[in-house]
Amino acid sequence: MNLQNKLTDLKRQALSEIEQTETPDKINEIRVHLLGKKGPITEILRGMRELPKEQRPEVGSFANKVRDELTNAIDEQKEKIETLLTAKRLENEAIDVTLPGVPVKTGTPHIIMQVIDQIEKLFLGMGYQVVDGPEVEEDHYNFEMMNLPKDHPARDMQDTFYITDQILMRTQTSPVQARTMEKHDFSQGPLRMISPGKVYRRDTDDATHSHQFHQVEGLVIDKHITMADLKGTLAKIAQTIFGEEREIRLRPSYFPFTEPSVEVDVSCFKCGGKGCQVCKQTGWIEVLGAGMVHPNVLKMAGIDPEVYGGFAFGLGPDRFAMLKYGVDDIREFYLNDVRFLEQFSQKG
Ligand code: 2NL
Repeated sequence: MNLQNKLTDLKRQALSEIEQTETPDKINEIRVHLLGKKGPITEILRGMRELPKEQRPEVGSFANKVRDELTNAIDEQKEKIETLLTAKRLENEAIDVTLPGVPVKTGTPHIIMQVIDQIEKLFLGMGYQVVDGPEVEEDHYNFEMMNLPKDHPARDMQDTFYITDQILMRTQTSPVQARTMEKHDFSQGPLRMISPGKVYRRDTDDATHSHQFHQVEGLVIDKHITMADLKGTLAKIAQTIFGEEREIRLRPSYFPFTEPSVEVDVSCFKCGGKGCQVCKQTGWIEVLGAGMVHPNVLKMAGIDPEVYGGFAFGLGPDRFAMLKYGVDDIREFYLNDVRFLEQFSQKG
């Protein structure tokens, strides 16, 4: 058999072998075996030495053609195998996006936070800032600046968690307001702020007392602030939490940091004012305390009470939530029993 026939034979055999190959390893093996230094093509080319000189170019070019054809066939088969493997892998790894998912159990804001959020939204809408501050406070900001002198009964060890004789757990959020008043630059405009947050009292926990609860205080300081501004603002709070139809009434009261001071009642959201269990037949429910900022408080913050005045109020989101949702034990808010908390899910 001449070399051309040998090459043609080899080609036919090799092509059929290549075509039947199914793995990348096997195709690499064929490549090395067929086209390598010890392979049949190299061997046939070596046999050209036996040929007469004039036949060599023709056989040589034929051999090169066969080698190129086989190289192409190997490359093509390799690509075919890889495409097939990729397709198979994609099929195996396919995700059915129409399958129902595993539901994720999400929580909901705590009911106290829901009340605070509502109040924040209302006051942000009226141009107030919402300000945070430390829960571990200095006696100076918590009491002194709020016009509670050293011998005042509210400063008693009995009622306050003292850390040292100067450091304590804040009993109100007013120290945040004291710090803000002190820093405020009135040439830039009035001060309008609320300070929501946790407060602490040295109480024994029971249905109506918790050693830690919440407060939102509000403060406006400007020229020409009157009690009418205060009353309108308080009515807005009452209506936001207890319903658009609510009215408020003010009764005289006493706080060291305001003068005059008032206690604020809201018309009963249960009976509308006719008298029922919730309002104890009075038609009114006490919901917060407020007043005009005491001149001493302004002075201590470096504000001239002859030029500036303001109003302030303090309310308890815990009490608001208890009233609004008929919760009769404040401790429910802090036990974190999911069965209690999820009754106030916002998801509906
Ligand atoms: C209440 C009463 C109140 C304030 C808090 C306050 C703050 C500054 C100046 C003056 Cl910086 N007053 N806060 C005023 C009146 C009442 O809280 O019954 N809270 C539960």
